[in-house]
Amino acid sequence: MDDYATLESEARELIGAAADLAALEALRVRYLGKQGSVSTLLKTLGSMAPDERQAKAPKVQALREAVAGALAGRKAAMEAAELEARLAGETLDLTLPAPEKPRGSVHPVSQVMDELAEIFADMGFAVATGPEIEDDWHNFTALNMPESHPARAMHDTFYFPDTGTAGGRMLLRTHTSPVQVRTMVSQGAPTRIIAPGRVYRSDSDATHTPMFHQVEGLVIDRGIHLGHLKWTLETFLKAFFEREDIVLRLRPSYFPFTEPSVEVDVGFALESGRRVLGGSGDAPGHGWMELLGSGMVNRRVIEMSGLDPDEWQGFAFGVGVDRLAMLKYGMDDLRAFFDGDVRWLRHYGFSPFDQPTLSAGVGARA
Ligand code: 2NL
Repeated sequence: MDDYATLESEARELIGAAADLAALEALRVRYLGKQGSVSTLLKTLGSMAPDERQAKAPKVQALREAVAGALAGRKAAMEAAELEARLAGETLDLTLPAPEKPRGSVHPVSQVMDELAEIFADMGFAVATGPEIEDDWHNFTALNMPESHPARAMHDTFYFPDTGTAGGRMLLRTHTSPVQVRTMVSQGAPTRIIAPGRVYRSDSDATHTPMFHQVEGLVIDRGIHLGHLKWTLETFLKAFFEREDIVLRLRPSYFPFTEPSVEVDVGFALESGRRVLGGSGDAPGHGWMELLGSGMVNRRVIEMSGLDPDEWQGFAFGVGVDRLAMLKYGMDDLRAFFDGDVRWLRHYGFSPFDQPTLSAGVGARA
């Protein structure tokens, strides 16, 4: 065995016995590094006589390739073994919940609108939407508020300057009632819808913003009466406030689009200065809070929407979404709703996974 063969077998033995990648790297430096023994042999070839160099160069080259090959083979084997060990040791538990990522939050108004849609869907109501820029006919006339009707003064309306469309002047809708008019006109009866959305009135102070949110509900069918209205509102309010002891008080009122019209109050208790809904408002330490307006749809409204009021009756209601959110989740300043302050949103915002149902309340997780 010549020196080259001895060096090669020694290298192969050490490489085969290397315990880890670090040991293998030390061997690579020892043989093939700048000062390595094989590299030194290669360098000495340069100072040899041509005959000797011709005889030895192939052997040194073969030695270098043999050592490099052994190192690469051992390295590949080690890496494969390491991967095998990791695969054997690691398991993926697909039943674990995904880690929560910070992705912003759902605005309380959106959350409450989702809750309303969910609760009313359980009672067979569809969600209807329509334009925020309306014409005079759908916003007022069809709701029994003709031109110069004094009730129009109840709404501080934003009008557009241009005039002359088929439905009269254009305006920002002052309520979502026009959506319900459009649904009656286009889909006829029977119908069961809620119409949530933005509405606009020229009004601005601590409790009024020029844009706010409303949800109106409408049921048109044969033989509908006040009992249906009361049951529906009671069932909705119990589900929304997640309390069985919500008590309603119905008072006569006036809206041009309903007859009779009914103002609905809910009983509350004063608990350490805070109003908490629940219980009769007549009990000691309790009171009544005005919450929403409603009534039996005026037969003139049914008629103007193209239906026969002798065949079809209905009830309708309207309530402020922002106010419902404040009552349920305890915010006290309406203006903060529309400032877009992320600190407020972080405090009052909701997770996209908070899904309410009629039977289980908002705490139920899907
Ligand atoms: C309130 C009162 C109300 C309605 C809205 C309505 C809609 C049609 C026909 C009849 Cl299409 N009525 N909506 C009825 C009564 C009251 O809202 O104070 N809302 C905040």
